Amino acid sequence: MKFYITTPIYYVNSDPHVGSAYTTIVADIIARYKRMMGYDVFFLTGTDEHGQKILQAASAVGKDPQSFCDELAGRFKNLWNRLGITNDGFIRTTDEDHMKVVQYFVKKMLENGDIYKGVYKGWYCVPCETYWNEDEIGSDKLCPSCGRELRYISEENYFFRLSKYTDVLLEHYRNHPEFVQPDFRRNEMLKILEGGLKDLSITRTTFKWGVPMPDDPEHVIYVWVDALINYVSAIGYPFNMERFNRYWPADLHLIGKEINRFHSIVWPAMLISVGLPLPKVVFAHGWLTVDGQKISKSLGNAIDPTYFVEKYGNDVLRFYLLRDINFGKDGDFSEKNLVNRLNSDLANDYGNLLHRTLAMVEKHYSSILPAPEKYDEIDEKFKEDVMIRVKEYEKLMDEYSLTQAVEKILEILMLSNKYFDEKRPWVLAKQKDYSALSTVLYNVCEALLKVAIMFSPIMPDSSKEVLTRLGFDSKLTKDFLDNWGVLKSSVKTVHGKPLFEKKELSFEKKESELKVDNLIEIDEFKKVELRTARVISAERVPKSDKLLKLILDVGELGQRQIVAGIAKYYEPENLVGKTIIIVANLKPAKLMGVESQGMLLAAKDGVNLRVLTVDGNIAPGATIS
Ligand code: ME8
Repeated sequence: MKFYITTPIYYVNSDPHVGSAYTTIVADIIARYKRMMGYDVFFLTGTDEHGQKILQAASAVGKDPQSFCDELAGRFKNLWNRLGITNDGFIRTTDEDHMKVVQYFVKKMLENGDIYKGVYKGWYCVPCETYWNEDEIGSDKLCPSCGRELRYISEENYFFRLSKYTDVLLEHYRNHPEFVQPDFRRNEMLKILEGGLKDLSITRTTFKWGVPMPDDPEHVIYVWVDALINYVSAIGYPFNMERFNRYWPADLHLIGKEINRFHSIVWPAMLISVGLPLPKVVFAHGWLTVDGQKISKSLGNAIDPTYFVEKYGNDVLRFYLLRDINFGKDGDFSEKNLVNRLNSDLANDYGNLLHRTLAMVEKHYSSILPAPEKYDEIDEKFKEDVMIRVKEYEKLMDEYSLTQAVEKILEILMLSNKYFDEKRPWVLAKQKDYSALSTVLYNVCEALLKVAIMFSPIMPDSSKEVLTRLGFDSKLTKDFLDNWGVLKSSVKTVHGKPLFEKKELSFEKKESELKVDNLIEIDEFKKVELRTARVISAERVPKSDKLLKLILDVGELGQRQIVAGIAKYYEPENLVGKTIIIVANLKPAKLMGVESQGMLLAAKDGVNLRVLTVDGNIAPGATIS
């Protein structure tokens, strides 16, 4: 089973940014997933280096185009390295081998009678390297795609008889509904096809930076024709047919929506013209904005992805892109959302669960994973619920519903946290019910193993770390996902540091941006007397599974007794000695018959609850302002 996946080859007129990184990262996630599922994967990316736009960019900085391209292609390669991209090939359209293939391909189209000479009169957008028909543009003569000014050109060109392929393409779309995805992008292409195709000018004579037309070197081949051919030249067409046949047709051309027409109409027509099979799927994903704005150099938000990698790590960036931008649709990239996802999904739901589970394996089993001893209904149900999600994840990954696949992993984490809290292993330990304790700990570890495997294409580094901590070092395969009970009891586990560090991001907000009806005066806040307090003792309130009774040292205010609803999140003895924060001037109240003389402060996010403590040493009873 083979799987050939490609990204667009990126223009080298400027540095890579979050947009180009997005497609490459997503392609890498799919490539890694397919490898894990047992496919012979070829993952191709590269750079698009010919055409008027690149020529202009090079001359703007006073460089000859080839050395300009060499420098920029190097920067793309470095970035992909930094991002842990596992591409098998990197094609540059200025590679001599590629240029030969372009000439071979175009010659074949000529021989098949699909290319003729004529005069092109019409509009051209240099930034998009795209020809536009009169009926596609308005009276303002601006590019329908990027909004910039079009150039009128009139020159003798070679033309590709694209019009001839309207019906055969329509037929292909009908027979292969999966050919263009998502569906709404397929419909856009169908509309264009149903309107009938026009022939396409495929050479230029006003500059030389491109592949010369065979036998007519005054003409250079249109940069899009040159570029699209990369998908076959990179895997050996036509000079290494053994390698070519091993991977062609491509299983997935992953692209952005703005270049769908080239990939879903022009490219298939070119392939039919030379007699090659068509790619199986063209997936045109949506566009990212950054903090709500289009990514552009002039707006200063064409951010170097390295910034995020250095600040948060590769895994977090990859996870965020898949989790928060609904794959296929347009989406907004924001550092604030990235930090929120890191703190809640990764640090809390994933990291904490791993931490508290392995801490208990360490404490009660000297870090040796116990074998599960007895299953009750809750244990069985948990196992089933996890395995249902594993199956759903595979199906969703296979159909490129990547964001929904990530949601399945997060559901397993949610279920595991719930199972852990419900089973209360700390109580089982106290009761010395080791047969039940071993089962909970084993099951949560096995669920965490599944999570780490499912996350491994998305977050390879942290997955590797989790697998190591769970004492698992086999090469990942589908079998380990599909079967329960993969972890060997008796392996040595490692408790380790927190898996993900929480981050904070300070956001300065103008008062006008705050929700005005929420604002209070400082005097109102001052009415609340906050104090530090040291926990002297803690115990469960009898007959309640929610409440703990704490005896606190509040310095000059003496001792206080507080009842707090935190029993599901803390073992009482773990609170003793902590300096926490309480509201000291709250009217006393009775909870389950026990008097509470104040309340403690805690943070809650829907899944977890943590008591607020102070940073460093401070006396009990200290005031807080
Ligand atoms: O079009 N959001 O190259 P290019 C999401 N050389 N994806 C984005 C993006 C954004 N804001 N900005 C860029 C070309 N991309 C041609 C391709 S292929 C034979 C030739 C991604 O450098 C997205 O994949 O303009 C988009 O299609 C691609 O970068 C465009 O890269």
